[in-house]
Amino acid sequence: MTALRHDWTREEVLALFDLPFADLLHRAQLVHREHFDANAVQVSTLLSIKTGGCPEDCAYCPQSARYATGLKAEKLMGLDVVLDKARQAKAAGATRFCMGAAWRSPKDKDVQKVAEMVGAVKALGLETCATLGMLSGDQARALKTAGLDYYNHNLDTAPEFYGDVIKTREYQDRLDTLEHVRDAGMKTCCGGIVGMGETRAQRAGLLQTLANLPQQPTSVPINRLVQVAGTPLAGTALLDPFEFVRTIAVARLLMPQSMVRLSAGRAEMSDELQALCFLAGANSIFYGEKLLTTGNPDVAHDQALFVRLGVHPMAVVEQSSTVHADIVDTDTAAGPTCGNGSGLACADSSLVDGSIAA
Ligand code: SAM
Ligand code: DTB
Ligand code: SF4
Repeated sequence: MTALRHDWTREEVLALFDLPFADLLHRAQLVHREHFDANAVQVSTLLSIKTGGCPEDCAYCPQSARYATGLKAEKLMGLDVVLDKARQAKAAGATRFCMGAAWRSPKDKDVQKVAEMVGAVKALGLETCATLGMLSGDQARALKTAGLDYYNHNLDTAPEFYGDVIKTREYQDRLDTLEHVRDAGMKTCCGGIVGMGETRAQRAGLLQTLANLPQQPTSVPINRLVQVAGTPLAGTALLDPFEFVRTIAVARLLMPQSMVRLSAGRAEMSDELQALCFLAGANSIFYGEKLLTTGNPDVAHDQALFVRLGVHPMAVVEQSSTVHADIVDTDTAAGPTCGNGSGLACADSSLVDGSIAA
């Protein structure tokens, strides 16, 4: 097993980025296959439980109240609506349900309401994830007690580029929230966005910072900027698709045991580009026709892509006490991992009822 390192230097990370494309992908493949079934992809569904009107100034975000993006701000969704959406996500084959809120940080009364949602979603048999902004230690513990499995809080970019993108909070604030989440015993989902005009060295800096965290995040979402008219980053030069694939491959090499999620931006990617990302070591996606406020590929399209690639949805494996609890047991990974009990590859059986079976 490739050992986890927390002492990556920028030069070492850049040297990986600089490898010939085929060599980089080959190395990423070897590491990926050491730890995972390379044909299993985990599927999460997102729901925006509190949309828009956010006081923060994140230059990429359509939900900031500071930018004229045409998005209507909404109140926190009711429990019944959230549960309906979670049931639909489960029926379509998602194994994890992630609730996102456009807050700088939640009020304690908001945390109580979200805690209720978490308990109810978990009772449906889904893994739970939330992304609510900055959390105090007490808030993180309250969510953990309610049954929250994952907390998503992204570093977004390299420390030295961060101030160009967000001015209303510091990089250290993000690191502090991640510490509260870890200390509360939850798994971290933490990644960033590329295609914001950063340099390769800054992409390397994001991945270096993620890998060198005291515990590598269990899930690492790699978002490609979704350019939304009205946000300051709309009109940014598009990132070379091969550079995006390189970013995924380097994430896989630096964080061999983490789930690397091909996140925002898939709707604008070709099937071939997504396939290259899976080859580079991505093994998780957001599934469902909407991310938080922007589009995602149609469910039918994703199902067809899974079949065309011979990819099957990854089962929720038994939770263990390790940080990287969602690692597939490599002894059983070669067989069906979706737990449908049919003995068939999950991608075949899953489409019988028109869903990706989990
Ligand atoms: N408000 C909370 C926060 O910022 O932590 C939670 C929600 S926020 C929308 C979650 C993440 O979505 C951000 O950290 C960012 O990485 C990602 N995101 C937001 N807008 C995006 C965009 N236009 N393109 C790609 N990723 C985006
Ligand atoms: C993450 O890293 N990406 C997701 C999730 N975590 C919450 C959000 C992507 C948002 C894309 C823009 C939108 O739909 O509003
Ligand atoms: Fe608010 Fe989160 Fe969007 Fe930043 S990324 S503006 S904190 S919703």
